[in-house]
Amino acid sequence: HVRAIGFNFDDYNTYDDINAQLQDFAASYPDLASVFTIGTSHEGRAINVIKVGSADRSGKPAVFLEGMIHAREWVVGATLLYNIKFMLEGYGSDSQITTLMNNVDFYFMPVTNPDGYAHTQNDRMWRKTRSGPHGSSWWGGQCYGVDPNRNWDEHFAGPGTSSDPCSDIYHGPRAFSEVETQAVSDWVLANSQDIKAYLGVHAYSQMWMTPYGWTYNTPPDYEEQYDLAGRVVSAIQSVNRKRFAYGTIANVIYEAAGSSCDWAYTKAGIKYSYAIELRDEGQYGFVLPANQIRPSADEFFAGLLVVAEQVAAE
Ligand code: ING
Ligand code: ZN
Repeated sequence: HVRAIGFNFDDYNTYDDINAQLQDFAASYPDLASVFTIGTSHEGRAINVIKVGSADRSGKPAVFLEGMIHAREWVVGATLLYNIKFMLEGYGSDSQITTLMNNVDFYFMPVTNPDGYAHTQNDRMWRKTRSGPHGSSWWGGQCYGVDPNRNWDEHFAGPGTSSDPCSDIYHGPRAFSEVETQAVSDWVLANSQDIKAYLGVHAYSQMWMTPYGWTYNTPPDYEEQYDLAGRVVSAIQSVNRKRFAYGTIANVIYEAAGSSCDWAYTKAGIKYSYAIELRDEGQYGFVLPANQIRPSADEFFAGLLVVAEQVAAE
């Protein structure tokens, strides 16, 4: 079973400890899990993905989970690590999980922005990558980092983005200027035949959002996207009575162009692309107490199973 020395699922862990735990999952469940590196961050850290699913079939439909593209959203990584554990421990003991893992592959990328996450050990509210400097501020300091969720090649530099390098929503000098977004988009495009759902996981506000972020208009597949989101949020609510708002990104939270969600839908052709905001509703915000990791993981897992059932049925 799963037993990395020093890894506590009910606490926040360092980037190195998360990677060690991913390797431990693969070592403990060689028939169900494998870890691979899809790219290298600006500062040289590996961007790792763990593939979870029964290995005796290929060409299965897949769900891709992008976590912690924003550095300070710590509950996202912790929630995804727990969800990997639930999948692996459920295989062979829970019939729904077993059937799903026989028919669907899950690609978990718990830390998309490892440099930013490492930086939050000293600067807890950091959001962006660590590239740059891209310019200097009014007080003369250098400004680092690009918002990796405004850096995708889909309505790049459009509404809800900033050209100010010091802004937290700085879109960057050009689309895919960041090695992290370039690596993820390359990998997703190379596997877009299989990927049937793209879940970009953030915190906080408790939302399950569909495209688009760049416009208030709804996309061509909105009816199906909205219907699945509605079933997801009722499954989530049944776990811990937490309500998640749903609808388009622009309508539910705010306009935001150049996001992975809009890109995955429009450019990679993944119909079930969602942007999710986990707990809470603002009481603790990004600094969510560790005792809420487990309930967050439980409710997110209920939602993930609904998405996986839909993908398996299509
Ligand atoms: N929220 C997201 C952000 O990037 C979002 C909301 C998600 C916008 C997906 C566009 C697409 O601003 C947080 N908390 O980061
Ligand atoms: Zn975010």
